[in-house]
Amino acid sequence: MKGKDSSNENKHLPKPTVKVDEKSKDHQLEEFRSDPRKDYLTTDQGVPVNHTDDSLKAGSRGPTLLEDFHFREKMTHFDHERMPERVVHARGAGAHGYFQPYQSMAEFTKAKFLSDPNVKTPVFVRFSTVVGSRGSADTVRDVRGFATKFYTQEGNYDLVGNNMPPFFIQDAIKFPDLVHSIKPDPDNDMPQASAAHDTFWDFASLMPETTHMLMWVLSDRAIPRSFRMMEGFGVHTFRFINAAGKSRFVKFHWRPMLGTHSLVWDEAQKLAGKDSDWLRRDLWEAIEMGDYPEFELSVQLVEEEDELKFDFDLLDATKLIPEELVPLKPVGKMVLNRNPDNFFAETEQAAFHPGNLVPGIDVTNDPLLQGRLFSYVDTQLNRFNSANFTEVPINRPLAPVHNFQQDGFMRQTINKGKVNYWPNSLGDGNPMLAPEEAGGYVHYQERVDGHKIRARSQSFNDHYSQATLFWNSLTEAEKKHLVEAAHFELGKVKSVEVRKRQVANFTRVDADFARRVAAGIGIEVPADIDTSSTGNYEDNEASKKMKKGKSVKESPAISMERNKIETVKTRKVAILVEDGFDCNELTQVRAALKAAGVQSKIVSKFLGKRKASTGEEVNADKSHVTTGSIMFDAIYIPDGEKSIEALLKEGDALHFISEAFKHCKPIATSGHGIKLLERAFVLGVDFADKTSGKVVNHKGVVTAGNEADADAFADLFLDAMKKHRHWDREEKEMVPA
Ligand code: HDE
Repeated sequence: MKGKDSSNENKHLPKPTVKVDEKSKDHQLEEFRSDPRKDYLTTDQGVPVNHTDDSLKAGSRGPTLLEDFHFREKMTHFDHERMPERVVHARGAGAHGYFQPYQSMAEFTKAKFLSDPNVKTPVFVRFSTVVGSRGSADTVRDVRGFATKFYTQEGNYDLVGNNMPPFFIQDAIKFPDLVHSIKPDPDNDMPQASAAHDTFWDFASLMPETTHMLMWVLSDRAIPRSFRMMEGFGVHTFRFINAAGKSRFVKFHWRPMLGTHSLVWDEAQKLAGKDSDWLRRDLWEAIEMGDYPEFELSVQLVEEEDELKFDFDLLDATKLIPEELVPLKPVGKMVLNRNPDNFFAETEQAAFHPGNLVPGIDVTNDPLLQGRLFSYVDTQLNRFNSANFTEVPINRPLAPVHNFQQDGFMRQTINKGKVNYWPNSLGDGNPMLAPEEAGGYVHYQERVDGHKIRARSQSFNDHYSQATLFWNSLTEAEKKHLVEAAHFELGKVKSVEVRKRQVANFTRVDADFARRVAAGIGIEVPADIDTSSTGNYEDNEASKKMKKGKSVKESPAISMERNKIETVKTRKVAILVEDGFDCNELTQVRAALKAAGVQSKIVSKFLGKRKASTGEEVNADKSHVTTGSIMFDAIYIPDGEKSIEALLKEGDALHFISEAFKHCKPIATSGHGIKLLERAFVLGVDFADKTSGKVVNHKGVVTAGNEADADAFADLFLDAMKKHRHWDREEKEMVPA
């Protein structure tokens, strides 16, 4: 239907009054900040308090008196500190920053924040896991949320995405079922933050449309090394509309400047115990140290007339557009440069909504997106118990807000005057309606025509091609990790029927893949299980056209390993030392690491000073009980006969090394340190050159003889670190760590 949006004859247009710059969100928050260190303690009424350690009692051994207003107020406030956690994405970490376009995108969208390379738009980003509750571990296998709020001159725009480009389901009506199945079981509330249980795989195996997303979730993408090293995707197809009214389809991508990297599964599980805040801490510390996370925003643009030229439907959120068919167009960069002051007030209270749009960006008819447009505000009403959550500082736009919304719990705005309706003459017709030319939001006038029907388009009915595309695009190491993840996930499923059904689905992806999965979970590849789609699919003109649409069999852009960014910036190196280490070598190597932007920490049996063979001292930053190899990207053991002798007798140090070897991390040592590698089961390494003074990099194990040059040694170590992980270490399977 063609319809007209709000129009307005009023020629007296309000001029935007806010100039957005990097600091304005700060300024806006300023009035809400309180710093208890700077003043007297007071009650909520501002009355100074002289004593807060004892309640007011009838006698020092008597009952507490009801009239103790300070006690009552303090306790009541405490009793009400919690708000309901998010029903999904409950655990998250946030950061402030800004976004700046590289060039004007005005040809494609009239969104002002994308039109001027001189404008920095303040942003708030919240990264999250999906399944676990607020206190769950960071490193579980899961999709990660990547939600960005842009405080633009034209109002707030939210890009509420994930770190994977497809989604599990095609229609929002299945979301409650999906989430129920993946959350802990309703009878015993187990398992926490894990898909590895019967109910999830029962649902997934009965819903073949999940198959493509399952491949992503079983891949290393589901265990990111850092929020700073994770891609983000808008998932749905949206619309860009330019000033002339021309619309194009758009997919959004965030790419981390540090490259996309992952943990290994054993490491992720151990981290969940050793530091369950791993990802949140990593983000916080990076920002504190000035290593500001950066992400490049890119778009894939599709002309309206090309909508039906692919072999999948752009409106189907279980599909991605392969970059080989539509390349990414870089738009701008986001820098996260400030930690929140208060987790609850900012990160917890941040309320995102895919329907927060600005002129120049609009939604499509993707049935998953359409359902989200209802769900997000609805869920905030449950969390905040009021529609006034938009007035909380983190959610308030920088653009001025003028309307006749009023009242409700916790209303902050004090509206003036008698007039609270439109049209009005008593208020001089204010606030005026903004015509399109003045930035009034006008929904894209798409023609829509159809019968009311509970059905999906037949063009949504191919659930396997892109799962196969994903499998085909991985390197052998990535495929191996995926198969092992399936062994873990399905290995925890008790129902043989469910395991069989899922493997049957996988046979439609790739026979070899299905066989490899089946072999690890004790079942034969079934031949005769019905894996056809559920759902009511309707054939139509669009599906007919799409059958012959463009496709690719492989998309190298999907593989993390094929697209490594070779940088060592912000990587963490553990340096294992005991008394008697070689100070000269340590100092030189450490300086080279620092110059390359690498952080290093001295790890030893105990905290405190360690003495070099030549008498100098270094401070041990971490002891073995407080850390582990899993908390570092690489390890270095400086030479020094006594230090190495001591390390040879430390089980924790040997475990540290063998575990790092098993997790394919770069390891460097020289001289006597080579003995340590041999003892720590660092196998298959060619130590033939160990006495010749040569520096050798063997699958990421960098060794140097006694006469080796420390700079050359450090360079080779840095080279090994640029590779991130050395998956070609077949010998790691033999290491008992
Ligand atoms: Fe969400 N999702 N979602 N989701 N989602 C929520 O909103 C929902 C989906 C995403 O850091 C909830 O405020 C439905 C896709 C992120 O605060 C809720 C459907 C994508 C976040 C909700 C989806 C997302 C949420 C829970 C199926 C990637 C965290 C709390 C149609 C594009 C935002 C909240 C933050 C949060 C509903 C599917 C991303 C219940 C119904 C697809 C990053 O409204």
